[in-house]
Amino acid sequence: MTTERNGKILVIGAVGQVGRSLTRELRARVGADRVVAAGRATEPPAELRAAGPFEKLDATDKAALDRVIRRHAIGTIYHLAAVLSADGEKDPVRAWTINVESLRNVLDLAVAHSLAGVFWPSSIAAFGPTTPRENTPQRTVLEPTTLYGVTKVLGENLCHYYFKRHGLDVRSLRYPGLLTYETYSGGGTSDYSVEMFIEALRHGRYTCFVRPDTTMPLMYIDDAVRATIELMQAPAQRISIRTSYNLTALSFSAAELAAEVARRVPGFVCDYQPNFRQAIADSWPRTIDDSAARQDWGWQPRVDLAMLCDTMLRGVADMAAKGVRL
Ligand code: AKB
Repeated sequence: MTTERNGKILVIGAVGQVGRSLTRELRARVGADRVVAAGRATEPPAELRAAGPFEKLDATDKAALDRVIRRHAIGTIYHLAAVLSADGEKDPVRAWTINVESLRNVLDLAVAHSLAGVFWPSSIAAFGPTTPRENTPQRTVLEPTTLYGVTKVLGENLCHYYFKRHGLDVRSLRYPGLLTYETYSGGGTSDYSVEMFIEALRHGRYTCFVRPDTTMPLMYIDDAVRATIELMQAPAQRISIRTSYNLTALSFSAAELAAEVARRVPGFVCDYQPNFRQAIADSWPRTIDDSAARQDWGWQPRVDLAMLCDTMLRGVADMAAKGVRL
């Protein structure tokens, strides 16, 4: 699927963690007027609104989504709106509605309008404690312990079903924990990695909500955005996985990250007070086998741990200087 040639692009969840960077990158590649940013926020960041079309949209409202697809002659949808793992445990009904109903609407309307394609992200949260935690295979046990994870397993199978049943070109990645300094939702389990940078610069100290040995796959946002676009640009015959591709870049522990931060922020101290998110983190893989993504469409991560730390610290400092509260 070449996103450039198939009508306009709709990014649902454009105000969120991935959506913001993805929208900017897609606009840079195909032209700002060809990428419609959509989100539930009444006050989207000025940059999103100023740079191209913006629609206030709740994708659980099928009629509203239908209107946006027609109004902008949408050809491809990137559907990123989701309630993450920690927030999903606090409000499972909301997580179900946003994560499942909106995906179903997107897939149904994509078929009805014969769209060129859909991207939808799964997550390492699709895995659970019965999954091998080291070098987690592409095809393995999927018995998650969070409702978020359950919606990801369901979503993966829904995508697979719409591909098989309707021939819809829907593609997906199992994102690891993602780090960016631009948006901070606070609703996930991998968030300690982002919070550590923010608190290091703000207070020189961070109380981490997982144990120091907690290790999970993590990735800087630029790699995640590039992976998403590369997957969507790959020729259809190269896509052998229609549930969701394993994807990884880095795996490091909370203590390793704290040591990297301390090397850059003199005097930084991290202490540890695990909360309910520890059990979620413990149920996720430590390392991932993403060889299918590498073989099928040439996935290669670029950002290593040192680059990630330097970029995050520079970015968080820039945001603070601009008066943006993360
Ligand atoms: C979360 O922590 O819930 C997310 C994820 C790994 O999907 N960042």
